[in-house]
Amino acid sequence: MKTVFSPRHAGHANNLELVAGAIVPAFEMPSRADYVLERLTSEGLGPVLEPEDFDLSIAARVHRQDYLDFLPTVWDLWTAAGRTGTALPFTWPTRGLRGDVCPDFIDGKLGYYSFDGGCGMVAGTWDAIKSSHDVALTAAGLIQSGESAAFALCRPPGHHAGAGFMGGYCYINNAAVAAQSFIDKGAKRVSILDVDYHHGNGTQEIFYGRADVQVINLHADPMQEYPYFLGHADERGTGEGEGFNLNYPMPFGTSFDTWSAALDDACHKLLAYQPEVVLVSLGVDTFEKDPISKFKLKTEDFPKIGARIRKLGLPTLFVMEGGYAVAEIGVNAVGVLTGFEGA
Ligand code: Q9C
Ligand code: ZN
Repeated sequence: MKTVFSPRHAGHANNLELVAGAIVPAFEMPSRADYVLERLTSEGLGPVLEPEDFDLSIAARVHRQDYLDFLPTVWDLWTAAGRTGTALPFTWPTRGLRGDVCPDFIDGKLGYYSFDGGCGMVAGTWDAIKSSHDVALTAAGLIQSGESAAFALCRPPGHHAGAGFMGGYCYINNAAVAAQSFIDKGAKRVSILDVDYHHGNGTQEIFYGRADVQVINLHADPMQEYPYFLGHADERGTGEGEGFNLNYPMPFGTSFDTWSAALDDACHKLLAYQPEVVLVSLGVDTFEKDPISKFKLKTEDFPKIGARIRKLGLPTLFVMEGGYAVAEIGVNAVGVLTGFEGA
């Protein structure tokens, strides 16, 4: 299988986040992508291509235009306010506040366009975001040209980003943009299967009222885990989208027997939808040694995930999301892909 990858991800570096009361280096760091790239090269997965340059017209069909206009301006607005370090929000419009008016000053704008403090930005962040978006669309193009599978080695990830907000290390929702590109090219039905440890709240929100993109999430129960405020089993879509959103929340400590039973059920629901293509939001933070997660999947389990997805018999686009046990994410992410190829 071909991989699409851009070295421009590396400009998104030296970020900070607040974890359990301390400011620490962000877990979402450049070495993540480099470990995956090294592993797929050493395993001989296939050629690695650089992305083509796309404009944001497809992204504008899943994101708000004002949000897309804001993202490239953050660093200039931040430095114009005299700041040097990481641009981060710290005030959000929750219940009882005005969520409908975007403030003028950068600190207010950052809060308006985010739902948490997980999306620090530095000088190279916008270019990395744009390259990640281009990686997803270029890999989608490989499938649209007849490849049966492709891997978009996206960084930063995308599935927490909603129509008008960033969060959880995600800015543009790469998988959602790729799904939209299949619809724009004539697909009637596309499925997104999100196997990241965290609920893909952004992807769910974007397609919640739509019947042309089925969204299936396997994730830690939001009663216990981030993103906390979406991802319950009773969220099934609305209006035309009723029945086309499926959530499988699972408790802390879930191991592969329980997790893979949920995957199997999800695969049956996916096939019943009869999509023309499946996009896998591939997070490997379900790994037992992931530093921010509490599932118990083992390295030997990841190829089995790929093999199960292969059994769907559909064109498949893998889109990289989370996974933070840095040295192991290469082995585990590429394990899914070789499991898919070898099945
Ligand atoms: N800083 C993805 O896996 N954790 N995002 C917050 C306090 C946020 C994970 C902990 C985790 C986001 C793509
Ligand atoms: Zn995750």
